[in-house]
Amino acid sequence: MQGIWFSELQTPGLALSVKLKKTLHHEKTPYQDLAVVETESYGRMLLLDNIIQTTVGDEFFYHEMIAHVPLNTHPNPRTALVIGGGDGGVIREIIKHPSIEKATLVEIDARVVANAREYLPEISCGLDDARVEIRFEDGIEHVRQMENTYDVIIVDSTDPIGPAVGLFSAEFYRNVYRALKPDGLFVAQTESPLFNGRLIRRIQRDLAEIFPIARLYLATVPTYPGGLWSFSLGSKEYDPLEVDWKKAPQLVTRFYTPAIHQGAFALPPFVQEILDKR
Ligand code: AAT
Repeated sequence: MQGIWFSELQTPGLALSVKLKKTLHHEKTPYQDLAVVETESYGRMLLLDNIIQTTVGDEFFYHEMIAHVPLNTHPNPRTALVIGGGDGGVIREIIKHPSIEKATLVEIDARVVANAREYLPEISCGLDDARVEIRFEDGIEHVRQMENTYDVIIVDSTDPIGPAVGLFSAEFYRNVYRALKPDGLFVAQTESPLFNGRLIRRIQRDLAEIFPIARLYLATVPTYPGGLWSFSLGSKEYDPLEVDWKKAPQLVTRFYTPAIHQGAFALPPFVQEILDKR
C-alpha cells in the first residue's frame, strides 16, 4: 500500500485502515491521546487513543440514530443530556427538535470540544446554539447528582476503557433512571454485536431490571468495528416501537427516517441469540 495509512486495531485479529492525506493536529490531553487527521475516503477523522471516534464522511449514521430514536420516542422532549459526545454531533441532531428548550453536554475532556470546534465545524456547529450548555465534568458524577431533571439522556461515550468504564455499569444506569423525569428515557451506544455480545447481554439484563421498557436497536456505522453497531434503550413509559408518527417533527436527515427507526429494532437471529442466551 503506497502513501501513509492509519490502522485501527479493532480486535486482536482485525484492523480497519484508512489512507491519510495529512495529520492536522496531535496532542496528549489530561485524559487521552487526541489526533485529527484528513483521510482520503471519509474526510476529517477524530482519533482518541488511536480509536476512531467519528469521521465527517460517516458520522451522520451514528449521530442521527443515537439522537432521533429516543427524541422521537418521547412525545415532547424539552430537556436533553448528552454524556461524552464532545465532537458535538449528537447536540447538532438534538437541536433539530423544535420542542427542545435545553440541551446539556457533559464531556470529561475539554480538549475534545476545542478541537472539534477548530477542525470539525460540520459536526460541532450546533454547540453555539443558545439552548446548549456545555459542562466539562465526569458524566458519572453528573448523573449521580441529578434527580428528576431530563426528558432524554444520551450516552455517546468512548469504548468501556479508562474514564468510560463506569458509563457501562448497573450503578450508572440506576443513577440515569433517577436523573430522568417520571416519563423519561435514555439511550447508550453499546458496541458491536459481532465482537461484544457478552457486554450487550449484560447491559440489556441490567436495563431490564431497572427500566419497565428495555430494548436493543442496530445501525450501520462504517468506521466502527464490524460495521454494525448496537444501541441500548431504557424507558420509563414510552415504547420506541409505538411512536405516533403523525405527531413527530419533520426532520432534515441523511440516514434516519421513521421506517429506519422501526426497522432498527428488528434483530437478526444471531443478535436475538445473544440476548436469549443463559
Ligand atoms: N460522537 C462519537 C464520538 C464519541 S467520543 C466519546 C467522548 O466521551 C469522548 O470525547 C470522551 O472524552 C468522552 N468521555 C469518556 N468518558 C467520559 C465520562 N466519564 N464522562 C464524560 N465524557 C466522557 C464516541 C465514540 C464511540 C467509539 C466506538 N468505537
